[in-house]
Amino acid sequence: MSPRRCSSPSTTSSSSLTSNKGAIPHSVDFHATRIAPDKAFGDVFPGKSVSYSFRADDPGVFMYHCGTKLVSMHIANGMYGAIVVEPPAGVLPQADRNYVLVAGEWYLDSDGLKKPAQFNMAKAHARQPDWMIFNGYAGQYVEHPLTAKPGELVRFRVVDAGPSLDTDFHVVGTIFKTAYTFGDMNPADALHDVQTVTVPAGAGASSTSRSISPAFTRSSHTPSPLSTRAKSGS
Ligand SMILES: [Cu+2]
Repeated sequence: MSPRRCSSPSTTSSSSLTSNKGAIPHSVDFHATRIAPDKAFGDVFPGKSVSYSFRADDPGVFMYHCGTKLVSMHIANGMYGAIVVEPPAGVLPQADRNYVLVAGEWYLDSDGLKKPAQFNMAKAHARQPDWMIFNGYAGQYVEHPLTAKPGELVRFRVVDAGPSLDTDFHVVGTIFKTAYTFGDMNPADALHDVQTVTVPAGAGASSTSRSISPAFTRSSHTPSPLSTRAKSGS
């Protein structure tokens, strides 16, 4: 699945899962929709296809994912992404930079060095991931930090794909000027001057802050039960 899609309210967004080439069914569940799930989100069996469209009437930061049972297994295998429905022009101040981060968890049966690691159900049930990730990879932003020039307004859209653990989103060295904790981007719901924004699994949030230094360090303040190998701050 692609990492993100953007649209404006009242525009039509379409989704298609064309010719499922896998060995098991999959599906596409958009949290940004108000739609009959049995029709739109149903299982697509190998060799079959599905397509549907919906009006993106609700501004916000939403998750989409494969909703086929066992849902947690499909999500924990990376079948998810973010869809950002922008509010009408002028509702939010223009940001100098926009970043979309999708948090997730890898539950693995091996270190994956000699052969690809597979999903480990026991670890998923115990909620003990090997890795906590942003945008698919643990630690990638330690190596390649997100950047902004001092004084720029930076907007983060954060989705927590889970499947199980919340993300407590914080940017080291600054405070969010405005935060929409459930991602609806309605100014009436905004919080101001908050240090950490909690994003529940299966939800999104939007927050803005002004950059102080050229390179951001973000972190998830999710505490244990991370295993000793699990890395936060990715
Ligand atoms: Cu799937």
